Amino acid sequence: LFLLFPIGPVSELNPVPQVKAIRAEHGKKSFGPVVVDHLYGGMRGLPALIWDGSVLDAEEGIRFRGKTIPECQLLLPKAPGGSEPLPEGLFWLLLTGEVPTPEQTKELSRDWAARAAIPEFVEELLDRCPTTLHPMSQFSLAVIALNHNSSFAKAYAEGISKKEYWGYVFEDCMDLIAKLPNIAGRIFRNVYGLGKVPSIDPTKDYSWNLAHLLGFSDNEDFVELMRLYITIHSDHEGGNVSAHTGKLVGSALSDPFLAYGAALNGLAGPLHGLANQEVLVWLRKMQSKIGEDASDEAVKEYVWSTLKGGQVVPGYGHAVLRKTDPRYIAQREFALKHLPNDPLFKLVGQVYSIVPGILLEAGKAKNPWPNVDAHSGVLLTYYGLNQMQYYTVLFGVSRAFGVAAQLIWDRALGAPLERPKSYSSEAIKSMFAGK
Ligand code: FCX
Repeated sequence: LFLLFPIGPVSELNPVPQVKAIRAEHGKKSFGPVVVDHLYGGMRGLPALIWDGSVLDAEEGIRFRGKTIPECQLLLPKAPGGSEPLPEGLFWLLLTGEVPTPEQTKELSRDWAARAAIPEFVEELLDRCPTTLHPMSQFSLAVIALNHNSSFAKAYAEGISKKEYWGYVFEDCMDLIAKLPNIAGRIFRNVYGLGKVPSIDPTKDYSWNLAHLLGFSDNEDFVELMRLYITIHSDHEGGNVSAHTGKLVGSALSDPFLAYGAALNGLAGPLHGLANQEVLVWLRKMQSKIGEDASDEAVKEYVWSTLKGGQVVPGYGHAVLRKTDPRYIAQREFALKHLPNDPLFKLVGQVYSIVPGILLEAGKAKNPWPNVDAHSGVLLTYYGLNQMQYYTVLFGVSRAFGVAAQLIWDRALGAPLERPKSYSSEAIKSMFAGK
């Protein structure tokens, strides 16, 4: 089981005593007051979860096991001739806290390629979906159906001990990540009538294979984009809708396929992952309304009309971040390197120079700056992947890396069933009556 991770994440890092020590020393310490607004306000900022893979700072953005995106770009192994990090390395980092060697990364590519095939009934399930069914719904259906072969569900039914949970969850998580390209590739080809899904090449890395299944592996720059894309979309600490949903459902000891299927349903919401689709739809609408080479004034007017129509500007704002998302910056730098003169990239840049000022003037959004979703679509479009409804599927492939790593740790640490307390408005009224 642990040939691939020879140190064995649990035995070597052995966080159980560490968690015990933290709880013994700090378990009763307060994190600050809970106020009624937390309950009505989507629990924004309420400390409530442990998530070890990554931590999000409002100003600085994400760090994966303490490393920023530029640090990951520098330190993680690359493909031969490539300059973007291999997501295999990022998964290793999220899971073990260590930067892997190139050979370890390669071993992971090989292991995932060997696990990549999906059951025939899942292929048939996808083939029977109407092409009008949103790609994210198809994605979630297929991931949930993988639970048919869950090692954890089977072992649990046979009565394994709690101590053994994590090993089976590890197996399922490895299978989950490995099978996503085949699911994503099949959905893409079915929905857009692009013919048969080619085979995985076991000598290539995960991102190359994903690009290959989509039909873009001839373009090395697109493959590099996939490597960067998966890396930066993998994890964003624990409280975002997809990550938290995965953790929550996993806490009921639902297997990783059920947990991640649920996470995908959250990612499919327009305020979360679907925003990458929404950004492109919004930009295209803008172009059809004000033309392709519009003036700043015309763009401003269009942004105001969005706000006045009671809609959000997709790709802007964030529940935690208060500065430009470093994931946006990483993609902008990729664009400056590979497609500096692309008209749509220029429009994205023009919007970047205009929207924050308007959101500040409108005075509602706590963060006027762009998030990850403001940039991803334009890069995909440039390489010819212009099927906007499909964009969130790629986010879904990526986010599995972070959720899977945490699911393994949750079961290793014996994380309990999540069960926060809810209150009725009547209860709140009577609790504070006269106070
Ligand atoms: N355009 C217009 N209004 C916005 C806005 C935006 N981009 N961002 C926030 N606001 C509004 C909110 O709708 C809210 O209005 P209300 O008081 O009438 O309900 C008010 O500003 C305060 O919201 P705020 O506290 O700043 O933001 P939240 O934490 O509630 O929500 C999201 C954060 C991300 C949901 C919000 O900024 C938004 O809707 N952005 C557009 C959609 C988007 O890009 N989502 C992707 C986010 C992310 F990167 C991801 O998960 O993929």
